[in-house]
Amino acid sequence: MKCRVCRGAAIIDLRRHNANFCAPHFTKFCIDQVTKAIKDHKMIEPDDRVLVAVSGGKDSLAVWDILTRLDYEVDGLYVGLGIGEYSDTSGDYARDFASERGLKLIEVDVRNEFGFDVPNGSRAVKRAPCSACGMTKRHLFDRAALEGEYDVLVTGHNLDDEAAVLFGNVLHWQTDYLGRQEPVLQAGGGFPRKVKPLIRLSEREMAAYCVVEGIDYIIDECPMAVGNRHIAYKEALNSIEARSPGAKYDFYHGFLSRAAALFQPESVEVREGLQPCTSCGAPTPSDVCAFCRMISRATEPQPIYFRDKPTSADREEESNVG
Ligand code: Q46
Ligand code: ZN
Ligand code: ZN
Repeated sequence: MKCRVCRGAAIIDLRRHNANFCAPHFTKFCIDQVTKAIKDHKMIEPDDRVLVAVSGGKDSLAVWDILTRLDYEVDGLYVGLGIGEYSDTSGDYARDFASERGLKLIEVDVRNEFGFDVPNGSRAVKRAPCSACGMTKRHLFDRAALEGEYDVLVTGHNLDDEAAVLFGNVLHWQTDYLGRQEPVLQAGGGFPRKVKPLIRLSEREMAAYCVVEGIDYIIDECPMAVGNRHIAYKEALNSIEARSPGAKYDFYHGFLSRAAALFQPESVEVREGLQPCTSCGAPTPSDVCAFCRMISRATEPQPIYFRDKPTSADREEESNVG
C-alpha cells in the first residue's frame, strides 16, 4: 500500500477517495479538508476570535488542533456534565491537551454552577439523557460564546455525525430541523455564529488523525449513549458505506447543495418566533427556556412519601385525632 502523494509506505486507505496516504500526507489531507470546508462555506474569517466546544473526544480535540495549526486564535470550552467517571476523565483529556499546548480552556461545571447533573436533570424533566444533555450543551455553548464575545463557535461534528442526524431528520421528516442542518448558522436573535469545520472528514479519519498526531483523547463511549437512536442511524449508514464507499458523503453534501435551502424558510420562521427567557434571557418559544425549567425541576426539594396511599389504619388514626 503506497501513499498517493509520495509513494512511501501508506498508513491508511481511504476508499471514498480511492487513495492511500503516509502519515505526513494524511495529516496534510485532513488539514486541507478543513481548509476547504471553511472556504466553501465561509465559516471563519482570519481575524475571528474562535471558541471551540471540546468534550475530550477525538473530534473536538482534532478540530482545535487543526484550527490552531491554521493560525486561528482559538480558545476551548469544556462543559462538565456530571456523568460520573466519564465526565471526570473526559475533562482531564481536555485540560491536558490545553495545558500541553499553552491554550486557554474555559470550564463550566453544571453541578457547581447550577446544582444538577445530566443524569438527574434528564430524570427530573422526563427526557432521554442525550436529549437533556444536548439541550444543556447547546445552551451553555451559546452562552459562553456570547458572554466571551467570540465571533464564532466551532463544534467537532464530523461527516458521520451530520449524515446520521440528517438520516434521522429525514426518517421522521423533521422539516424545521432540516433547515438547521447547514454547517454555518448565522449569529442573531440571541444566538452566536456556529460552524462545523469537520463536515468533510469521517469518524475513522478523525481517530486516525489523533493517533498520527499523538493527541490523547477519551476512547470510552459515554455510558448514557446506550440505546441512543443516533448510534443506530450511524450503524445503518456504515453498512451502506461498506457496500458503497462515498454514500455518506453524497447523502450529506448532496443535501447541502440541492435541498437544504428548501427547508430554511421554516427554520427561519421558528427562530423569528422565539423570545428571551424571562429567567436567563436565552431565546425560547415559551416564557422560560427548557434549560431554566430543567434547573428548577432538578433542584426543587423532593417531598418524602413513606407510603403511596394512606392505609385504613392511617384513616382510623386521623379520625381519632382531636
Ligand atoms: S455526552 Fe450527552 Fe453525548 Fe453522553 S449523554 Fe448523550 S449527548 S452520549 S455526545
Ligand atoms: Zn506520502
Ligand atoms: Zn432560561
